Amino acid sequence: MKIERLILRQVRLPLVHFFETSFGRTYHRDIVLVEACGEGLSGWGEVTAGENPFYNEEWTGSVWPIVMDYVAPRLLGRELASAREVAPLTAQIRGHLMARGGVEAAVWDLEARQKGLPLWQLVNQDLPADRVRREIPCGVSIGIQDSVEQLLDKIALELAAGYQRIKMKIKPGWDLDVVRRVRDRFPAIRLMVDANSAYTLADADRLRGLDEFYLMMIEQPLGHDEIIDHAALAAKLRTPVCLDECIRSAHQAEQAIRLRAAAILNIKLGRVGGFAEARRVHDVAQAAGVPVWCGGMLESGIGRAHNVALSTLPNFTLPGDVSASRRYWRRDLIWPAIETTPQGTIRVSAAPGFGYDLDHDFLKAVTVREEAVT
Ligand code: OSB
Ligand code: MG
Repeated sequence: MKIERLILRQVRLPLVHFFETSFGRTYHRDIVLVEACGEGLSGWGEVTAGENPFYNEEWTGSVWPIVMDYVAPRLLGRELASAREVAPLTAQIRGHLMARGGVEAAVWDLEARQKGLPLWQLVNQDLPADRVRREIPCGVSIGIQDSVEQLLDKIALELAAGYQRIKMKIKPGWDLDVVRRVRDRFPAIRLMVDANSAYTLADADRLRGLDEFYLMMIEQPLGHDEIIDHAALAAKLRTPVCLDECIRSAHQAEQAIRLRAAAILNIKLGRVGGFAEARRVHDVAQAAGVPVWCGGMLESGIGRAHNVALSTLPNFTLPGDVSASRRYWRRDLIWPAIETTPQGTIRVSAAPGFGYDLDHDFLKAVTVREEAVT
């Protein structure tokens, strides 16, 4: 497999509803898409960096130069035995895992298309077919709202749509009182919270207050690189701790598990640099008996479809933040849009690659920047 050409496109897509986390509110997404071309076929990837360097250090503006100046020259024209070779070829680049992961995912998609396989089959190719999930359990991530009433209404709507668990964002000032009202209204649902690093170990007593709400887990309460503090916090809580931002590699996953900093892991393709490392994180967790689920970064249909493929691996036993296109987009970049069943699941597509068609007209209409390199 040879990558003959890489095309970067930046698209601007308005969100159906703003999304607010402890680090800020977003009304639209500025997403960089990667098209990897070789032997007459194209593979597609999505870079999951946000509009600002607030979730991690990457943002839409850092992605373009990293891919053009550092990733592309290391890949173009090279003969690759498989997409697994992409990550080692870009390993000299420190950080920028989302930029590198977006390109890596495009090459996985290209490899799947060249082999005529759905991407989820390529991702699982070394595993017994009867262990491969063809229908993934789905949850939703609900941002901070303008009022608790609005949050309760949104939760009711998502439950009616069938979603299997609700994740709500918290931050200081939008935490215990809000979770209490959600629990009062929905005593039996599978509920979890995500703080996106909004607390410190000094808040341990406050966070212990969440224990009475029998949450499935608390996601990333402390600093983005604070595995040791998470271990100290986890020892004080009954609520299981799940790590998101802290885990950028299988090695860090192994360390976090060894220190008991996390009982559950969120795996995001971009955050760990692509499918190969995501698989290693999955395997490390599975070997330790730690369940994983697939996180989301408000992806367009392309990244969303990649998340569906990843979620078919056997240790993705918990509902992820992989939900229907319509929750985010009036019109998606892919056709058909990704939909959930009334049971709150997504069925994998049997089509080659990531499994959906691109809506090329719409893609053209929302593209604000485009550049090809050979
Ligand atoms: O922490 O999981 C997160 C969105 C942007 C940045 C970080 C996170 C999120 C989400 C949204 O929770 C998940 C989704 O795509 O539905
Ligand atoms: Mg998170």
